[in-house]
Amino acid sequence: EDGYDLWLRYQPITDTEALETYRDAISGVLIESESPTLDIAREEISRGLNGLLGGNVPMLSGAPEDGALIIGTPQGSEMIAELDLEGLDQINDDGFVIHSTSVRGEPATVIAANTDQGVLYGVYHFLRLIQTQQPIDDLALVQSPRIERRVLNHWDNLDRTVERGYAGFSLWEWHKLPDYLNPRYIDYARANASLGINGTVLTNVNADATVLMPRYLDKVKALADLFRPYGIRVYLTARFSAPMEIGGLETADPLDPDVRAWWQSKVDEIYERIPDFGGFLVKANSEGQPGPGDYDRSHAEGANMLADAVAPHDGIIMWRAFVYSPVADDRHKQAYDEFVPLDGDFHDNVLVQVKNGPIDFQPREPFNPLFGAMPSTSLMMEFQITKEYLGQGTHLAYLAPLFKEALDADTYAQGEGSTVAKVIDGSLSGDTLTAIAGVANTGTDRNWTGSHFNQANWYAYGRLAWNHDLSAEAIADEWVRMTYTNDPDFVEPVKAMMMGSREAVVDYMTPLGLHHLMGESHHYGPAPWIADREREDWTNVYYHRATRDGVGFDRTSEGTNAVGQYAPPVQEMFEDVDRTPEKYLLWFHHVPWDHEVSSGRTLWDELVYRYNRGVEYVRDMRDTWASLEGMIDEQRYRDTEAYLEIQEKEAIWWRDASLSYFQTFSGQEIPEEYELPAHTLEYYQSLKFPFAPGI
Ligand code: BDP
Repeated sequence: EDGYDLWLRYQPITDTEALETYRDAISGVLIESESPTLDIAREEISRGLNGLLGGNVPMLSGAPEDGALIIGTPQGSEMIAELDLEGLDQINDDGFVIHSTSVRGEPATVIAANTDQGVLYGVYHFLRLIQTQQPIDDLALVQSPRIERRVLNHWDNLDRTVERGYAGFSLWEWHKLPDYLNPRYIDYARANASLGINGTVLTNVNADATVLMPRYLDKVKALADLFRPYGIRVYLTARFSAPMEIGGLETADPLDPDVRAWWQSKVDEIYERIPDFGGFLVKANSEGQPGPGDYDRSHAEGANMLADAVAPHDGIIMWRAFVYSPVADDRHKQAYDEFVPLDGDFHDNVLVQVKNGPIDFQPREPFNPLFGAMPSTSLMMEFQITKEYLGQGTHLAYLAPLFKEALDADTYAQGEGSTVAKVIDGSLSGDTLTAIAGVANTGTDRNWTGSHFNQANWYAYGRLAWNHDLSAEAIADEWVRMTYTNDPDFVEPVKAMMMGSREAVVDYMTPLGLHHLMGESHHYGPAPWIADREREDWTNVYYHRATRDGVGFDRTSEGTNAVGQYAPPVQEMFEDVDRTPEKYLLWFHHVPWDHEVSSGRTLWDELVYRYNRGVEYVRDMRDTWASLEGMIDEQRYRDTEAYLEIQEKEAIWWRDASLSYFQTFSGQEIPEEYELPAHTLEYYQSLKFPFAPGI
């Protein structure tokens, strides 16, 4: 057990009673027609059931028998067509229904959809029910995803390094493609399809135009052909200056007719190879990337030029809003200031891709004020699954609570209940083009994601992309059962440990709304002292603003007025130090060290308390894990045991370095009930990590 099988382990059910019940309920599988996608469904259901039920589950043909599992679409199966199943008219192309019913007089279970793709999703869902030991004798399930494009963003470079990747090298073996197809590509596709992920952007947002050259497009085509029957479309990142770099033009001005013609023919070239190519993801005029701003053109003019090129092929453009120019007084405000005036200017096949928070994937951020502020533009969400700022490869931090916090945040854009989720699923403004992206955490590590628990974040992202109403806890429950065991003595403590794990990271890294205190460039470890860089917003002192008087960033109307970007009820809450939720206190306010917080402690004492609480949580996780020894396989047990030990050391390091540093401003002691830092501030400041991964 090395983790390679992810949540698709299909180990035999050990509870004999449950096993008998499932065996009785499923006597065989009947799939009447064939297609590349249905063949995958057939293979997966047979692999899954044979594994779980520990034996031969026959593939049936002809008449149904008692206990048949009948799978297909009304178009492909007469038996299913006859049933006139409830719910089929309510679901979209990716949806499915699962009914316990009777077919030609025999009790049967039916997994049906309007498309083969929906059937495949239904099959994975049915397997999940058994994997998590749910009853299957009285099913009446009707499901459709709420968001149309559920995409992974790979920050993978063509040399196979992965920006912010902590799980080895890129999965894409560019040098061997298109001739050699690593079998791992199939398992990648299976994992994604099992969650409903239906798109993959193969290349880094910091893009290289080389991937658009014919030789590389042949490689991309090979992957696209492989992923297609799993319902996964391929997308690429477009480097805005590609017409100059590989096209020999002198400009990349989006209004220049030669530039437009170049993109049009490049796009045609792609679609000739990949008729269902998804489109482009673009990072423009951000962190040194080229873009329309280089020619005094707006983001809309840049995006629309590409959108027009892909439109005849039904392609889309995902244009990122992650911009922050060095001249702005507050990085928090930058994306909003640049993008809101463009609301309504983007063509219909453009989505603006917005990070969950206004800065950059911090352990905690308030929701990005762009959500709700561009009612005439399709906005999509960008989450980071890879944990650049949350302990990277090793720390156990379950991200579903972070994702949920962002999705459930109320923008009040159209009154109470205007959640971020409703902005991105289109229900708030009636958008028809909807999407969500997660920056992937996958790589060549045998367990795919660097640590076993990082798999849970890929899983959680996919499940929420399908249905953002699922709770973080329900998703953790599924994942633990599928990945480890259904034994409640394991499931319950592990779930509990996961549920508080992200909050623990917040506590030991960035409590009370602090943010962006990580080591320079690599973002590994604490470095709140970083100052004097070429850009102020690339320093850390810019974000915490600690002085003898207090700490925190005044973003109220007295400060940078970033609060003014939120709808009035939210704005009023963040404006008022007493009404601002404490988790965002120092995000929006510069607060005196002796300010009393809700616990009755002073700000300084509360910081000390929270940094310690984070460390204690990690210690508790270690204890919990130790108590579970022997309940799962040795190898995965040991891996996590060792990683938790690393996490404890690093949590202590974060706490001690941060408190030693902030103490130079607060001038106050660490109350005596707490551990004191093991080293001096100078020691922490002297640590260097030139080979930290992921840059
Ligand atoms: C930051 C990362 C950087 C990315 C950038 C982005 O540090 O590696 O290129 O975001 O999203 O989080 O473009």
